[in-house]
Amino acid sequence: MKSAIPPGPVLERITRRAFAHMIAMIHLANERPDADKTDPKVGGHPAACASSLDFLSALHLLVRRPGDFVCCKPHASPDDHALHHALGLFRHADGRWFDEAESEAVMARLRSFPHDGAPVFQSYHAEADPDSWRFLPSGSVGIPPVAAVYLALAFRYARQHGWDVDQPHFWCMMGDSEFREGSLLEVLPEVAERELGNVTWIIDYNRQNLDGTRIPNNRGLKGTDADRIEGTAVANGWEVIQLRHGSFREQVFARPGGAALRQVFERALTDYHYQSLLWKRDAGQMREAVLGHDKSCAKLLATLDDQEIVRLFFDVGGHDLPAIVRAFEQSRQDAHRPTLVVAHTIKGLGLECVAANGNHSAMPDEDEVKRILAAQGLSLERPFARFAASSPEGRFLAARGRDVRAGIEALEQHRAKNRQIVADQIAEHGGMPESLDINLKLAPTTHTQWMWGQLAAKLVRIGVYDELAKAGKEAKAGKAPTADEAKWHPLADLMMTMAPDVGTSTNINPGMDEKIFGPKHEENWEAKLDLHERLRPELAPTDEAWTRHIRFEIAEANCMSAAGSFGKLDWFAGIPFLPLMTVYDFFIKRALDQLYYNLYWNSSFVLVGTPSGVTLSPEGAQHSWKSDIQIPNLITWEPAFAIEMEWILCDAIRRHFSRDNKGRSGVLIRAVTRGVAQGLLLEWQRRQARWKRDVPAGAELGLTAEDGGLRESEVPHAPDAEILALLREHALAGGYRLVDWRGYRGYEPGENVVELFVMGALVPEAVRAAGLLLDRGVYANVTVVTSPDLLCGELARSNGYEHLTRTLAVNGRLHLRAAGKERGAPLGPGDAIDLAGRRVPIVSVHDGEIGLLDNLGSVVGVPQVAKAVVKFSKSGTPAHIYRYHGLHDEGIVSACGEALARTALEQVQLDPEATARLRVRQGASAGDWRELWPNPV
Ligand SMILES: Cc1ncc(C[n+]2csc(CCOP(=O)(O)OP(=O)(O)O)c2C)c(N)n1
Repeated sequence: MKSAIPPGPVLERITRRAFAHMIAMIHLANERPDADKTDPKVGGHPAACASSLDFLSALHLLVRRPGDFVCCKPHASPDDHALHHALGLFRHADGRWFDEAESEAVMARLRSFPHDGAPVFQSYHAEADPDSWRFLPSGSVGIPPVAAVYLALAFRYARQHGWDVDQPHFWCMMGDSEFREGSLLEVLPEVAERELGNVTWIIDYNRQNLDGTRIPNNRGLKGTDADRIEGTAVANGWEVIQLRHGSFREQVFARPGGAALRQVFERALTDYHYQSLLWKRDAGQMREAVLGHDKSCAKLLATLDDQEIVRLFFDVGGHDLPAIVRAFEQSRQDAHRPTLVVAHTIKGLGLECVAANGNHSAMPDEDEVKRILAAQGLSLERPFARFAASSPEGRFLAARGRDVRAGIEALEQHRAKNRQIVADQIAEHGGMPESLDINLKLAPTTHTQWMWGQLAAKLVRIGVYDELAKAGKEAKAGKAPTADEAKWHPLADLMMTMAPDVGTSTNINPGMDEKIFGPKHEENWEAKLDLHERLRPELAPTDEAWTRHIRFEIAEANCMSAAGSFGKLDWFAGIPFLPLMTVYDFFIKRALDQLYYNLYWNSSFVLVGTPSGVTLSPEGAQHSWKSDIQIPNLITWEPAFAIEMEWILCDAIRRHFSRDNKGRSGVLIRAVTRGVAQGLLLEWQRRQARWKRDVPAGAELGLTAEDGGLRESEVPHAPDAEILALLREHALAGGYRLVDWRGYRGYEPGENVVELFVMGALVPEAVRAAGLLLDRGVYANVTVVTSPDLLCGELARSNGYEHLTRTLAVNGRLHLRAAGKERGAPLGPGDAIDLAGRRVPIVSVHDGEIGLLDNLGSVVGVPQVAKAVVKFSKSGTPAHIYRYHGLHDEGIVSACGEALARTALEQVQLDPEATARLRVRQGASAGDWRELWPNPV
């Protein structure tokens, strides 16, 4: 697409009109008739918008191509909307473009609620905005520019792996205070190392932030912050362009003595001093400041009148349209090196609050707004009128708008085409596969992290076999995929692993070996020198099509952003990448803001948090807290047995590729490195009455000959395949019953039954506790929770906790019994005097934050005792550590005792009339449960 005209008065006039629209937009947002006196202030950031407007105008009106991505400091979003309004780039959700009246109407709905689905703008850029095309959401500063970097990488990866994608440029604008965010500094070296030349960062260097004028320490920094920024970026491999001066300044600098004057502006004046002079706007003080640094400038200054002196001070490069356009075009030249543009600007330019210390959210009053509109021939009656179609501005905007809209529509068609290609490939390979068939026979005792490694290795092998074989690397390619495995091929081709320097320790070596994606920037020295190590991956990067792993330094936040950006490629280009990121679970919290961002913009990705929890025991002193968080659109899983890991991962993959993951597109799977005897799973299933066959009517089961039931081991059970099929269904619905005494002799809900819920690595403890309880006559059913979200969290609430209460049949039924009466004896009216009411209590136990499972009791309506990690941990064996936290078998037994004892003291409250008739003494203390279950652990 061509830049239709060079920057000039037309561009300038469009920008000034956009300025008026931006101001009116913020003003109207603050003047809503439906606002209540007690409502929080609406606000907006006119001054911050003013400092960015000129370079955003250059970007939108000239430089940006339709496929280019933009992200912007959040509070400048009204600038983008105003420019998009000028260009006619608003759309309905169904893709129709707004007509002029609709476009004007929505401009009055910044920060407004979408009543009846009316289009609105969120406070900051959001996917729901009518102009969100290839715009990254913003709100939390410091994150979108990083997400953009990894989108650039995702596009590069797609291209190198043979996908047909466009080649966008990534324009990221941020504030100068924002640039102090660690996330931006953390990603800086990577952009250059990954040679992402299509990334341009623009710093709105207005020397102010929310609290006021920034006062960087020139003495300490040995220069201004702009110098520091440049030095930092250059040291990290970036090109830097300082947009310091406008054309007027450059003209003055070109005169005799101008070089010395330039030095004063560039090297002598501190930001604080310069900013104060802008605020003061006093030519005399300005002259004095310059001469205070260099008297030789006197002659040149004497040639300028006071107005010109003020103009000289205000003439920064970030407001000079031709200079901006040149800088942006230049930043696009080098295909391998990213560019950082420091745009020197003035906050509040064009407003009365210009350069004032406290202008960050200062609002122009109505008179000022009216004056600004009037300068454009507009008024508050119709503030958002556009240029007449016949005017030079109208003609330019119409042509540019048409080009951009056509470009967008073409890219959308391209996206649809890519999606169709993927769908066809999946269909050609036999549809969505269900299982990866990992052979567990050779691993009778293993852990979930091992299983993750098996699954990842298999997926990678299936994905890259063809590419490696084609390149003559059969030895590396491994076994050719079987016919069943080949079904996975189109899916495996779209998956990649990534890890912040924990790939080898989270079991994904095979997926890394010679498969690190990145520019091949030097000889593979280890190969050249014939250096190999058994079972260690070869790590030299290359951008060949068989690469599958994105390697990171210890930079969890970067990796998390990358997972989000790769997982967004379906949305942007129709290529449904599914990133699989491994991370030590404890360090997910390092990247929580990035995780939140990924979930907010509906990215689709899998995080494997491993190893996790205090189960890390020997390592667990400081690493003792799971990153338990509940954010919308995140589903958390915790498999206990290896096969659950396979079920969960395969289901997540299926949901991703069939886009059946609404509200759960972020998937966090927790794993551990503690082995579990895998036989436990089927052993206890086969004992359940539900799986027993040929049980005579009315017969009850027993474990031993002594307890009088049919000896369960002698009663045949259903085939394992049948058991596993239902188990899989239940596991994927949030949990399954592992130990289930229903149908066993002596099992009496309300008397001796407790529902025990356990998650992950603690399953053996829970099963042992159930055994100990049975010795004491207590029947503890053990339910394994695979996903708290599905069992008792938000995802369960939406269906009325169906899985928990209906499928697993955990209920809050009150079992009434007249004290002293035989079981089954009929109740008479007098029996109410000694009525005891009991429910089946719940005990939950898991290695994690207590809130994950502690609402089970209230969901079901029964008392609950929750055991979880509530203090920092120590190093030790799992047995030591579980005991330390009270999560060991006796701890669980004790919790069950407490729950039962509490339940035993439940009172039945009769209505007053009945009470009077029966002369029951109501309100007497029920007693202390400890008397019923002494010595709690
Ligand atoms: C992570 C984060 N912290 C704080 C804020 C609140 N906030 C919004 S704008 C702003 C100041 C921005 O200053 P600067 O980056 O210099 O941009 P300017 O508005 O001055 O152009 C702050 C603190 C935020 N949005 N995100």
